[in-house]
Amino acid sequence: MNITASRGALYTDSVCSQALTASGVPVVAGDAAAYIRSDTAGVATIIATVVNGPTAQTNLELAAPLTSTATIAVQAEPAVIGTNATSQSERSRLSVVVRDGTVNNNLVKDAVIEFTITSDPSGGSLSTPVATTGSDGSATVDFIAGAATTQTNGVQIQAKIQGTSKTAGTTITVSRKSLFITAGTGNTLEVPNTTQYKQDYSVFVTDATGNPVSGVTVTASVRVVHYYKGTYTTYTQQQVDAMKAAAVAAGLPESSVTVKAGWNAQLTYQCENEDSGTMNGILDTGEDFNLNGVLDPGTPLNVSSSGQTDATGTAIISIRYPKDRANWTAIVLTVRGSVTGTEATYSTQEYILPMLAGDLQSQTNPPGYSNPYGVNPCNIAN
Ligand SMILES: [Ca+2]
Ligand SMILES: [Ca+2]
Repeated sequence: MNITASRGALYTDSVCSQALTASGVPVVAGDAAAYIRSDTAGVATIIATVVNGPTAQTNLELAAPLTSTATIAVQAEPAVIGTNATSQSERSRLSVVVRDGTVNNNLVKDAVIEFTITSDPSGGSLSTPVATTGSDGSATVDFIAGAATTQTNGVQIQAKIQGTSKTAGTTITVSRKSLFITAGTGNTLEVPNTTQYKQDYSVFVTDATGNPVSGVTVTASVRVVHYYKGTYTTYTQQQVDAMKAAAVAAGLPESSVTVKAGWNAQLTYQCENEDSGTMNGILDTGEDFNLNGVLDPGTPLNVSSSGQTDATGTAIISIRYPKDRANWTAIVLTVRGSVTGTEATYSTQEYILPMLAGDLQSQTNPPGYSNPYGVNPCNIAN
């Protein structure tokens, strides 16, 4: 009978010294045997054919043996990972490839690889210290970061072919995760005393996957972008209704009437913060637009932070301002969150400091009825 193989060469003896000839394999007592040897690893398809008779086929995996010429390579992916506080989600996959070191550079199956952490200031661990290569010559284990950060390439891993002196090494960096910060406020104002409003913002710090990050130092700053000059006028509900009716009669939508029943701030002039050249809080040459000798409007408010984010990744920012600056002062709040090695910032849109709704509905004059910034154009100080 005839035997063919898609890979390697066939022999009549088990040490593969006598090549199978074209005359085929003799059948002795119903058995026919041949031996295969290949210089390349992989799957060989073996087909046996009886002359003028049936055929049979099988697949045979030929693996490169582990020999003294074997080589090993290892790499870590990703090379930079975050710290693990409570979970084990920050990992790097360590992949080893073993080849036989022959001219064909075959992948070696069933090589046992020992992984060792030779340096790790993060306090991490390996998912398993030993793995065996598969048909692809590859074996993988995970490095799981610890809770501390390392310097660049601070984690060093060694992979060794068991029973040999063949080793390879790779490095990993454990750094802080990227931070994301956002802030939002509700629709309530606190009134800590008769002359002040307090507006609280909740600040949320998360990592790239949305998990809260605790222990982030949160600071905030406020910049006054514009201040407004003008006066308050008051409208009754009947007046507002009449204005809306007039608008509709003129073919305009009701929403074109923006005044509400109660006090309405009439923003007559929008003035730039004079501290606009060098925003340093100091009156520099050319900044005193209204020529009164001081920077206007200054910083008529203060901002404070609860400090570090708590276990829910949250901190509170509070802005306090005099009641009479509400409606006349437009600001941008900027929040910064930082931990060693990384920082994130969040800024609000410019918005006008709000006034408590009740103060606009009051029978008495609202705070700031006498505009602290005045009523005249921006080049005049009052
Ligand atoms: Ca300045
Ligand atoms: Ca001024």
